[in-house]
Amino acid sequence: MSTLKIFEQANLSDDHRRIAQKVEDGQRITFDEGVFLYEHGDLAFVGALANLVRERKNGNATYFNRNFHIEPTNLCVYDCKFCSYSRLIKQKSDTDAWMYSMDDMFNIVKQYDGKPVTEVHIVGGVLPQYDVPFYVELFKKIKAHRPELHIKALTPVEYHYIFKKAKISYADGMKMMLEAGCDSLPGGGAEIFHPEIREQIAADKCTGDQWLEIHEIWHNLGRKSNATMLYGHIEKWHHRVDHMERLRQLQDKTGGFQTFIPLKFRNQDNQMSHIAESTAVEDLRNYAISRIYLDNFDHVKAYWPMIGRNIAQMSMAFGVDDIDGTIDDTTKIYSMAGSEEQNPSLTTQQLVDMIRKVGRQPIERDTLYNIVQDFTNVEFAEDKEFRGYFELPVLN
Ligand code: V47
Ligand code: SF4
Repeated sequence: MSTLKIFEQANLSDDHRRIAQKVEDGQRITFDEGVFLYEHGDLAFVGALANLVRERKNGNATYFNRNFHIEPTNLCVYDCKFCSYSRLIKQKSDTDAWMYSMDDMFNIVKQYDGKPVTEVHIVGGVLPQYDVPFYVELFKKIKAHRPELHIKALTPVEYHYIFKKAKISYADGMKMMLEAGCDSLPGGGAEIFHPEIREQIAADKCTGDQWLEIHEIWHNLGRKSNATMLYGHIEKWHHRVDHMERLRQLQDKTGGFQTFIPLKFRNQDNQMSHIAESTAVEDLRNYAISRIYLDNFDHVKAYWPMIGRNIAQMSMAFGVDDIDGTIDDTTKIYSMAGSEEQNPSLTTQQLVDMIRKVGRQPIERDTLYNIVQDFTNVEFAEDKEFRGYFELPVLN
């Protein structure tokens, strides 16, 4: 039965029916319809529509990659209210604080020699020591050592800061990064673009417009990037839709975004700890509405270290077609913010297992979504059983 046929039998308003018809017909929904979905779209309704879009774009595939993270430092000149991970420079002696040297970072890369990782994800705090010459040298060193390793590095928050310090334009700076070996940009630093919210939670760092400008320049250099949205704190529904609307408009212009990654606000040990975290139902609704709204994005990702494995599994029925990578215990951003995943690391077999158990096809991708290996029928030598995940009932 088609999604619309199911809705015909339900007691839906005319507004719900109009939106369902649009999605079924592959038409774009408006800003007001996006807000309407947040206000009046229950989980079953938005989920069914999001799944339609997801399967139209990506069939039954769920993508993952084999990657590791380098977080150069958690010292930061900024003081974002939601950040549990950063330490201000005055807390440099704090036992939780770290600062990697060029050699430290290069040694992390070398630890993966001979291992089948395809991507290194580099993002951390913002410090004057980590400047344009530092990152140029780091990217060149990594590329000289392992040319095929995809470098996904730094956000407009870092780029804005280091280019300003070096007195170079965004355009010149991004060209230097490309020439040094940066392959793509991760989606971080986006938070909520709308100044009403951004000024309260991330006052001093790059603005929403500057974030978008740097991505646009990068896309115009022929390169790809991701986009995130930090949700579930003080923003209202219309701020979320505004955030996605700005992304949708830029994507219409450049086509350079690959993946949208909603990031659930986690409230441990930060200046917004008094704010309750969003519920699992809200998290799934948010994945679904973003899948419906961002009709020109190919992929929506559930970042499992942050959302947890169980919700990541459920999200695959609510618009998500990507669950990020193995990560290998190389990120602290979420464990310090209260995520269930204290040492985020999954083997390839565990990731494949998570995806299979909810009836999707596990596909290993590289950063640019080229297929590395289709794991649909791959048998693992050792059959390890992982408990605690959701499994589909076996239907005879
Ligand atoms: O920009 C910080 C977020 C982001 C908290 O592109 C928090 O593939 C929730 O962008 N609660 C950095 N979120 C991480 C990021 C990312 C992660 C995975 C994959 C990709 C990708 C990008 O983490 C920051 C900020 O929005 N963040 N603190 C917190 N307490
Ligand atoms: Fe610094 Fe990023 Fe944390 Fe903001 S979110 S304080 S820019 S590390």
